[in-house]
This record gives sequence, structure tokens and C-alpha cells, in this order.
Amino acid sequence: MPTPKYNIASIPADGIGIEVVAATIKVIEHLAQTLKTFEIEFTHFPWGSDYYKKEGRYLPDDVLDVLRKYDACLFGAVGAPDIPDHISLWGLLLALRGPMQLYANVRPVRPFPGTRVRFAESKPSDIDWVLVRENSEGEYAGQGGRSHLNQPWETATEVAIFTRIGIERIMRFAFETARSRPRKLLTVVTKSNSMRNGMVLWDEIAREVAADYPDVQWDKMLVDAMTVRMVVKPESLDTIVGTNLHMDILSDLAAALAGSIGVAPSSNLDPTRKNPSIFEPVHGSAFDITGKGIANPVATIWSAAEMLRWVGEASAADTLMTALEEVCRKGVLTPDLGGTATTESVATAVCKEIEV
Ligand code: GGG
Repeated sequence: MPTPKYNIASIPADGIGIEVVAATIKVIEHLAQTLKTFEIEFTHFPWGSDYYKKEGRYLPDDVLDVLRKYDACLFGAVGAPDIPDHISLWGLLLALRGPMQLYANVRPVRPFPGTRVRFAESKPSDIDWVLVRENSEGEYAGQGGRSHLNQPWETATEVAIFTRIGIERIMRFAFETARSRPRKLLTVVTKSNSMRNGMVLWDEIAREVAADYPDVQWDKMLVDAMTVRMVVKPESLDTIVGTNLHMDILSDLAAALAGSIGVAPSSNLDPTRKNPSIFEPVHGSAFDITGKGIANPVATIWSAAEMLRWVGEASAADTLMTALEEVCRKGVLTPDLGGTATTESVATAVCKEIEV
């Protein structure tokens, strides 16, 4: 059998995204050279805030055709101090997630070696969650506008769009995810007491889809109550699904509770596989530490392991995760985790550990 080869689009973009993607590519190339069970080639794309300043746009017009030639994308982070966040986010990341229908954003959360759970009463074993974020519609539908500018009655609307097809596909994805895990537990997060249209549709579709998964035990929570449950009863949760905005917020809380956002990975998946999925750390561009060489590469390396799993290299992904965890267990940690290691030294240590 010929050795499989994967072509990956690399979009480091901004700030520490550039540093952690470079470190991750070094690790993945080393993994491929060591294992010799697959080949991988990264093609670099310069899209980000510097490109925007030169070209007046974050992405070229043919970006979707370009990216569809690749098996997957590895993304860094978006955001620059001199560009409003809504311009950079909508110009780059959201301009890819929506049109490519990367509707399932999967964010596993568990304490990683070198981190400690943040709530005094929690044990590390209490947190082992998979957060499933609806990634294509809802509060991020981009609908709304401003009128009566600079008048006392100036008005802004931000319209959340929820479709039956959009809710049903993420709900099925979440039930499948819950079914694949040992505890087969799913919590559906909404806000259907005050949001009486879209959120009620979420509740109705959750009940309909649940009928097809009698082996999955599920419940539903209002998002406000969910924040309390994540802190005081973390062991009662396993797989969690919710809207784009709710899960954006809850996944930051989850990462902080488990230890650090510096180790939190994410996968933006098109489960139909018509478009290349995008793998990226949950964290942003962190320009306060950009250029210092101390950004934590763990979240991006873990995201790249999920990318390998997605393209069909589960065994290589396991090898990488074992090496990554061992490096952190041995105390090779960046300053956000209380260590003195650099981005580069963590990557070098993971490369060495892969050879063990
Ligand atoms: N690597 C992820 C990243 O750059 N995130 C920037 C951000 O602000 N994302 C918001 C979102 O995912 O909704």
C-alpha cells in the first residue's frame, strides 16, 4: 500500500497564532519523519491582519476554491491591536466557518498534565467533557444592522437565526458524540424561558432527535444555570451541546475550570467532508505576549492531533498525544502554566519524546 499523503493549508494569521503554528508544524513534520506511516505537506497562506492592511481584505475572492484543494487546515489566531475585533473575526475566521459549513465546533476539555483544576472542590477526574458548539448560525448569523446613526434613538439589531436543518444536524452530531463516549450523557444548553422562538425550537428538536438515541441519557439546562453546574457539579456533565454564542462563552469557562485556555483545542468540522475542516486553538492572538517566544503551543499541537485523527491517522494522533502529555508531565511548561519553557523548547521536547 502506498504511504498516504496529506496536504494541509496552514493559516497562522495573527499574533501568537504565527508562533504556535510554526512550532506545531515542526512537531507534525517530525512525527511524520519518525513514524514513516504517512506523509504530510503544509502550504502556507499569509492571510491575516498584515495581509488585510496591504490588500484591504482578509481573504482573496477565490479562497473557498483554494482551500477545497486541501485535506484540512491548521489555523492559528485572528486579531490585531489596531483593527476592531469584529472586522478581523468576520473578515477571516467567520468568513471560512460559515461558507464552508463547518457546522460542528468540537472542544474537548479535560485537565492536562501541568495544569490544575481551578475550583478548590473539584478533582481532575471531575472534568472530562466534550463541548459541541453549533458553528454556522444562531447569534453568529450576521443578520442585523444599525439605523438612526448618532441620534438619541439610534438602533442596533443583532438577529439570531436558527433553522430546523441547522439545529437538527448539530443535535444529531452531539447525540452521536455522546453515544461514542463511555457515559453516554448529553446536556443540551438553551435559554428557552426568555428566548421564546429559536431556543424553543432547539428544545423541540432535541426531544425529537433524542427519540432516535434511547441509549443516550440526556437533559437540558438553561445557560445561566449551566454556568453554576459546571463549577459546582462538574462530574455530572459529559457531552454538552449549545448555540454558537452560548458555547463560545461556556468553552472559555470550561477551559479555565480545567486548568488553562493555553491547552484548549478545537476542531471546526464539516461532518459531510465536502469541505476541509479547520483545526485551531481556542485561544486568540494574545498580542500582549506576541514576539516574546513564550506562547503555549499545547492547544495547537493538540488541535493538530485532532486533525490527524480526522484525516484517518488515529494511531499517529495517539503517539503525538502521548508525547505531548509526557512533556507536560515532566514539567516542560510555558509561563502561563507556571513554567519557564519557551514555545520552541516545548516543541523540541515533544519532538524528542516522539522518538522514545
Ligand atoms: N484561534 C481562535 C481565534 O483566533 N479566536 C478568535 C476569536 O475571537 N474567536 C471568537 C469565536 O470563535 O467566536
